[in-house]
Amino acid sequence: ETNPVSKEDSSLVTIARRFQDSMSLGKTHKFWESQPVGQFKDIGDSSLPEGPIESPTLLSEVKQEPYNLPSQYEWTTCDMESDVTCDEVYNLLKNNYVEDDENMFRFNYSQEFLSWALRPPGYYRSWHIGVRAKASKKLVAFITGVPARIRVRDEVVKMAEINFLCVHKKLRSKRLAPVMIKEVTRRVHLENIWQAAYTAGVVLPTPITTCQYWHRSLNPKKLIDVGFSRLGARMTMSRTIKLYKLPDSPATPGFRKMELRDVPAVTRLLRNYLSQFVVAPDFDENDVEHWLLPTENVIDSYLVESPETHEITDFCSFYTLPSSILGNQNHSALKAAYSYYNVSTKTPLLQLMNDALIVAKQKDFDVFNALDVMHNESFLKELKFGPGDGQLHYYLYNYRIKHTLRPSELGLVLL
Ligand code: MYA
Repeated sequence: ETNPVSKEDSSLVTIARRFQDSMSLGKTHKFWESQPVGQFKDIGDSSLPEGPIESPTLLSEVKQEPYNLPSQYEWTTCDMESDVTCDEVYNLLKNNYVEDDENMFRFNYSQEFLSWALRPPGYYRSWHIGVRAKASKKLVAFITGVPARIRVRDEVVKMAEINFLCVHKKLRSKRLAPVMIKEVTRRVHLENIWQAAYTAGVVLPTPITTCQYWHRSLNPKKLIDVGFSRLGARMTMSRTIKLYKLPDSPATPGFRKMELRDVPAVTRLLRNYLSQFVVAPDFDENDVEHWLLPTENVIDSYLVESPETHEITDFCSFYTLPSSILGNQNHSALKAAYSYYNVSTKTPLLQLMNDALIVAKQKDFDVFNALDVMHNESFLKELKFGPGDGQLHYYLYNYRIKHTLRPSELGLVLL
């Protein structure tokens, strides 16, 4: 199965994955066929209306007790404000979370990152769900939701963003994941929220769009040494290093780090920009302060302040998500930056993103990753990003979209 840790594409891997993905359209999905999501059989049926698939029920009709787990396991609510719990989650994910197709890399979300990702404005502690072994109390599975307002065309819908679904490697294929998904659904319903958004590297019924990762080498020598990328045909290491060389500092006058005082201007810029996409978050100032104000080793944001008018005209951001390198003698971690939200009104997007690459390089990232969402296509090739072998499918729960979207119609980045 495929997943969203992506490395540079080697066409054989991609061909194998495309084949698997095409086969998965015919697969049966015992669990997903029982859920209010777009079904494969309904693809192309334009008689089905856009919007919620099932209506909300009365809160009193929501199941009050947790779903049953196999008898050796118990539910736990993970307090992400506790360093001890945060460490347990960190270790579960560090050892069991998403890997690339060839099991060379595994996401290694930091404790600071998890604490940021799981505690946005208005978050619910009850949506941070763990499973423990009753005997040892060891954390063996996890799933989370955080609240978000997501706009779909003209409607702003309260949703849960579901992420960090993880089952310990030794407990796989025992149908634990469906129980975890049902339990998070129940707890979301208890807050009177009936829709969700999520991404996965696997094909499930049914993606609203399928995006591709692109990678911009910042430290090509290391990327080649660890097998993330390969030396191109007719290329030497020194020519490759030269190819990816960047200036020492950003070129745009007025390019600087975002600060707290910029929150109102950045919110205006971002809201205006995101309004053009079919699906995008509906950010207010609190959201922008949480999701975009720089936090060391978690989220970096830069903007362009006009030296003359002091107007904020452009904005770019990326988050820090390292991967563990599995079984390499010389390197244990790959430092990756992921493009988040970028807005250009005056500085050309290409120049803005080149400056983002420059600051990422200054901060010692090995690679800069970006999806082909929003207007990203317009700079990927020119800034020497190469296509990855990872696909990322986007899904909505209990909300039907009539036609599959193009990645460029999507204004949403999940972590
Ligand atoms: S995506 C990241 C997912 N995590 C990983 O890839 C980490 C490594 N892998 C694992 O830990 C396990 O393999 C997981 C599956 C836990 C993924 N999303 O228990 P099983 C279906 C949704 O025997 P396991 C992320 O975090 C599969 O098709 N469903 O399998 C977003 C099958 O169902 P069906 C998935 O391998 C998560 C069933 O599970 C995924 O032991 C969004 C098999 O269960 C997947 N990534 O465990 C979750 N992978 O028979 C949905 C497999 O029908 C949220 N499956 O094909 C929905 C909205 C809920 C809230 C609604 C509120 C209103």
